[in-house]
Amino acid sequence: MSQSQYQDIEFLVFGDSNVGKTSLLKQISVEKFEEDYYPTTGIELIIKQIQIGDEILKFRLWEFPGYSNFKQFARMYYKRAQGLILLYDITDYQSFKNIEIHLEEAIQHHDSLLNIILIGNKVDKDSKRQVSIEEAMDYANKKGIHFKEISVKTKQNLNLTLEQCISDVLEKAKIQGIELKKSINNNNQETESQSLNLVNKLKQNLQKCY
Ligand SMILES: Nc1nc2c(ncn2[C@@H]2O[C@H](COP(=O)(O)OP(=O)(O)OP(=O)(O)O)[C@@H](O)[C@H]2O)c(=O)[nH]1
Ligand SMILES: [Mg+2]
Repeated sequence: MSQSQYQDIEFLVFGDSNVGKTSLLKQISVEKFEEDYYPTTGIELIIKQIQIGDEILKFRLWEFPGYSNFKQFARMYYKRAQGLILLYDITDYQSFKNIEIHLEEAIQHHDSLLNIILIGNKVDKDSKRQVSIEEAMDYANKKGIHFKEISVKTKQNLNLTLEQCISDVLEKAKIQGIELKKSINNNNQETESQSLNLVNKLKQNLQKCY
């Protein structure tokens, strides 16, 4: 049995309902996309091994629902993340307007994020677009954050965007002398059940909070 050490990278995904957060997690973890919509009622976590250059990383991606009771508790967990994805739906202007609320929430309670990226999802539905690239880019520039458009459905621009997010965190951590957490795997295989167990444990804790 070989023992490997992985650098841990954690990202949060914030955004309105229906923008594609769960779909993003699913596409990254099991490369599947579902047309049906099932609102997320708890937190979701995926863990994926990702290779960037010579380095193998353990990438964790968290989805937290937007409602406030839940968020107060979730803050304890999301403080350990290094990156934030602010996801909106390019065919839903309100989801773009509400990005401000999600960004405020994040920076108010987590001031050491190394990478924040604004991502417009569903570019495969360009004919129904309500948010122009220019407006989103302007907003991102004003806030000093990155900006990309993707389609979780067709995977357009998805892997590249993800790799850039992770590389950016690695680079900034290096420059700022921040040591990222490392974890050891005994069998080189990250299992779905590990993440599911963690999520179930968190869900039990969260239920106690209501
Ligand atoms: N056309 C298209 N549909 C998408 C895309 N991404 C997600 N969807 C659809 O959008 C709907 C909502 O997706 P979810 O991933 O469940 O959205 P969510 O942000 O997790 O929603 P909540 O859990 O309620 O906060 C589903 O019907 C998905 O199939 C995309 O890139 N293109
Ligand atoms: Mg969801």
